[in-house]
Parts: sequence; C-alpha cells; structure tokens
Amino acid sequence: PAPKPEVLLLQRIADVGIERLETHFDVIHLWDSPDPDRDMQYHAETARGVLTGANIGLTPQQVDRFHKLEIISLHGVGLDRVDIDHAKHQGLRIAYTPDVLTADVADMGFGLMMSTLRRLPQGHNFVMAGHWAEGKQPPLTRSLTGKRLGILGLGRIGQAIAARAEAFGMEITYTNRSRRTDVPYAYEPDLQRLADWCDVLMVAAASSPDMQALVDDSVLAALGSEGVIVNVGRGVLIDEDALITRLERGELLGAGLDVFANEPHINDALLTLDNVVLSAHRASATVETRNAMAIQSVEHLQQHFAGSKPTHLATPE
Ligand code: 8YV
Repeated sequence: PAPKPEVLLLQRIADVGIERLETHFDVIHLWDSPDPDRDMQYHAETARGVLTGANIGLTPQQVDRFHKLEIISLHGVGLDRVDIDHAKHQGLRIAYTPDVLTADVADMGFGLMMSTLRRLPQGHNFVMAGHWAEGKQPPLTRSLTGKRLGILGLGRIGQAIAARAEAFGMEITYTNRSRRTDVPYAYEPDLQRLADWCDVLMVAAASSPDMQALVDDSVLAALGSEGVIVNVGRGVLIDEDALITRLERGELLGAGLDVFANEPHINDALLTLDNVVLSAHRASATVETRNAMAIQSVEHLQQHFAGSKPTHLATPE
C-alpha cells in the first residue's frame, strides 16, 4: 500500500478526531512536544498536511519552511492566524470548520450577556461566601428582556445570537462590513452610533488586521455607563486598556468576555474588577461541538488527499 500522507497535529483535538486521523495518516503529534518549532523543522521536508487550532494557526514564515505542504486544516472558524493570500500564492488549501460551532458560540455570547446583566457569577460567589445566610442581599441587577442589542458582525454567529435575542424581546440592530439583504434587523453602518443606541454591544465579528481595536475608546464612551459589552469574537477587536479604564471608573456597566488581546495571559487589572464576567476562550468548548470540529477538520484532510475538494475551504477556488 502507498504510504500514508504525513500530517502534523499542532493542537490536541477530541479523541474521535485523533483516532480517525491515526487511521488515515502518519500523524506527528506536535501539540505535546517540548519544542514544537524544532520538531516542525524536522518534518518540514516530509509533511503534506497540518492540522492546527484556529487560534494557533500557521504563520507565513512557518508555511515557507515546508517543502511538500498541501493543506492547512483549521480546527475552528477564525482565519486571523493564517494568511489566505500567502497560502493561495503558495498553492496551499486552507480548510476550516465554520458551521458546527455556531450554536455553541452564540449560546456563550448569550450566556455572557445574561451573566453580566444579572450578575450570575457574583450572585453565586455571594451565596458560596455565606453572605445570604448572614442576612445580606446582593445588589439589584439589570433586565435582559426588552433591552437594545447592538451586534458587531452579523455573520453566522451574529445571526444565531440575534435569533436567541428575538426570543427575549430584544430590539436588534447590527453593523457589518455591508448591509445584509436576508435579515429583518436594522442596519447601522456606524459603530459609534450603534454603541450610542444600544444597551448591550455584542462583538461577534471575525478579526482581520484592519479591525484591530475597532471598538475604541470613543465607541466605549458612546456605549455609556449603563452599557454592557460582550466579546465572543477576538480580543484584539476591543481596545482592552480603554475598556479596563472605563470599567474601573464605572463608565460602563459591565463586560462579559470570552476572548482577550493576549490570552491566556490576561491583563491583571481585569481580575480585580467586580463588573466583569470572564471565560477562558471556551465558546466552542463543549463535548458535542469539539467532537464535531475534530471530525470535520480530519474529514477535510481525508477529502483533500482523496483528490476531492474539502467541504469548507477558506481559500476560494
Ligand atoms: C477555538 C476559535 O478556541 O473557532 C475559533 O476560531 O477560536 C475556537 O473555536 C479554537 O480554534 C479551537 O481550536
């Protein structure tokens, strides 16, 4: 039989995916290597595929080291850690897993919004600390139902959040690179005006270099002291220093964050704030979704090496 194509695995994926990968490929596990860079170099002449996390990616410099690389299979939807133009130029395919994680990421966005407005973690800590039993009451929180939701980025995930928000009687307006003709929601091209209008600003956009700190201090100022911000996109979309300063001063009501500019090393100041709900980039991290992402990212490699086109390609053909 022909030798199995060599595939480098840069991120640990669900066991169902690893088993499938092992069946069809000669798998080099770099995710648990003490020196992944050295090992990548060692396999640069033989590897034909790389399977990597969307938030790990593969830089153009790394891509250029390979001699026989044909495909990067991303485990995840974000394309901010790969260079699509560079890959196309090198004749590489990039596959990704857009649909399988949409519902879970939307649920997380919604959950962070609910948790921030209703202060669910703070309430939990209050009970656990015994304060209720001491006869104390936590402060009142804010309603979610009926609030105005501004969505930054009305892609798959943004739309799934909007569908959930509709069920809660929220008013919905969105901003996006362009107006969508297939949604019933109001479009506001100007992010600052959107922030001025809404109670909750939901960041659900993909990140690209021109979008760094798109949510800047003036947007946060427009959101105002009764405003809440939630981020399930990428940390770099928000000017994090400005966000922290405004949260410290009470110039925002709160923030629910799953992603951070320099994760997993997050700004220490966030850890001292009472008006934040923090999550460790877990929006797609359910058993169900991580199994589906693992299987799909391996399937894309199988399709490619069987001579067909992977179902979800980020490099158009
Ligand atoms: C994961 C993600 O954290 O899909 C994305 O873009 O950021 C998340 O799903 C990660 O990619 C898992 O590999």
